[in-house]
Amino acid sequence: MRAKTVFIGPNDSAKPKKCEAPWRTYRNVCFLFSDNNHQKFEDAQAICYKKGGFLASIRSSQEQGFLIKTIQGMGSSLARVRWLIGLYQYDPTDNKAYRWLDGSVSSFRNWMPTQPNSVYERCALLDGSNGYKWRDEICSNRVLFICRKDLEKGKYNVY
Ligand SMILES: [Ca+2]
Repeated sequence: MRAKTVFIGPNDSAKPKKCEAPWRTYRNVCFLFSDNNHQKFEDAQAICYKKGGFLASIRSSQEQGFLIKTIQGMGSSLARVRWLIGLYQYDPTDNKAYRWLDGSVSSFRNWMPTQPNSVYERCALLDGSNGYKWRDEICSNRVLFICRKDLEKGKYNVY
């Protein structure tokens, strides 16, 4: 049998779409929280990639707000911890040289006023004990992490 090509029209895209559990849905994006699984940067990224995504980019204050709200809903044990995201200092000599692992060109940043503050700390954490603002951190620390993938395969939105 020949493979059928299915065209998705306006009617189909009007249907509500959700990410499969335990991914959380925000607009056309799926986020996954590692719950109690602490990993260092490389291993966390490998896990996200295996699941079809990347360590999470956060591309807007709306997305940041969704993540905060979701984390706050997880209960007190997880509300104040640090979560690894997909922002990486690509230049070992330049502490301002960060980019998103998933290729997003979003310039949204939510650093604490004093961060990033070290060229040796080349990973970024969303810090639940500091208003969910971001800090740079050593990549070999094992921490909780957030993955991200697009809800609809093949539709890659860079913004
Ligand atoms: Ca740094």
